[in-house]
Amino acid sequence: MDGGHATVGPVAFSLLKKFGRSVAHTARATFSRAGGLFCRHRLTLDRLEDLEATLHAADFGRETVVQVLEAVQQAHRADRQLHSQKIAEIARRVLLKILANAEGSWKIEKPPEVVCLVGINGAGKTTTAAKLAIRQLQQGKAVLLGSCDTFRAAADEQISRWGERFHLDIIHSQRGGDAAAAAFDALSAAVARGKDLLILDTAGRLHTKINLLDELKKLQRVLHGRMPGGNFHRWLVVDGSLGSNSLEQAKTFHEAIQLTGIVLTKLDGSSRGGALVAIHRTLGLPIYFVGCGEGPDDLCPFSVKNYLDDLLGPETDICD
Ligand SMILES: Nc1nc2c(ncn2[C@@H]2O[C@H](COP(=O)(O)OP(=O)(O)OP(=O)(O)O)[C@@H](O)[C@H]2O)c(=O)[nH]1
Ligand SMILES: [Mg+2]
Repeated sequence: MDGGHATVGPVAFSLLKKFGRSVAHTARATFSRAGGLFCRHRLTLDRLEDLEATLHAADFGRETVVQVLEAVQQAHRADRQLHSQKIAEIARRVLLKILANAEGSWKIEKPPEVVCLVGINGAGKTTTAAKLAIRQLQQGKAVLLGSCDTFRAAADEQISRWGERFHLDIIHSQRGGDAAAAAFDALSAAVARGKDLLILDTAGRLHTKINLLDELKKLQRVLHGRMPGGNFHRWLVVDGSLGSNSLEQAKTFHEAIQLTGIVLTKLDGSSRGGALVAIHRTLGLPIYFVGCGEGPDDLCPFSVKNYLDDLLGPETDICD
């Protein structure tokens, strides 16, 4: 079993701690801009504007910002001395409702299952493919990596480097070749080798380029044709530092290939992270993992509790 927060054990624990640190960083980057809004201070009307600006800066999306502000204003009418801690609690309640079904829970049921990673250039697809493969191998699964980025010269080399370091089984592709044909070959190999999981790394593509999205559609058709009735997952890898633009990407990719999940990367950087709320709210897609570094262990199952604890929780150190 993988995904969600059900995994236990020391490895999972350290991953969760790491996840916590990443989001705390996000929180610091965003909430500190409003001068420690959720700390010490009592709410005044100008601070309410600060709160609004902070929530916008965190890329939660307009509807969510309005919802949090309305809830805070309502509480403020009842208690003119509304404490920052209380504001955090209110924000938590609103976000918790929005994210109620956001935790992706994934268990391989029909091997070989296929996880196809898609997204714009540089989002973190190849790194996520390798990290996910390593993670699944550690959990005893037979994993094959399919390199379907036939576009970028260094793509195959990049995945080969991961393969050499971590003994990953890889099906390589030809530069300039047909990505759908590469996916077909990889799936055939996964079936022949009795794999539990095939992870497909695809070329980065702008969500505004129709022909590139058509290529992805073709790739999906070919996979379904090769293994009718199989379990195919289509996860969008989203760069957590890109903010509200991520929602537009997610919408277009979803329209093209009906995404089944999200992986949010680079939460360890100065990322804003809140776009995850906007994407989930708009498309209802589960979030399976967050990338919190460039190392092999830096892929953490998404946990709503951790996310909110680190963003708003009482133990947070964002006011220092
Ligand atoms: N800090 C950090 N860096 C990451 C993370 N995920 C990926 N990166 C880095 O982001 C850069 C791009 O990652 P790739 O995995 O090559 O991205 P990609 O989506 O495959 O890129 P293209 O194939 O060019 O579209 C690399 O330098 C990665 O090491 C993450 O979670 N945290
Ligand atoms: Mg790549």
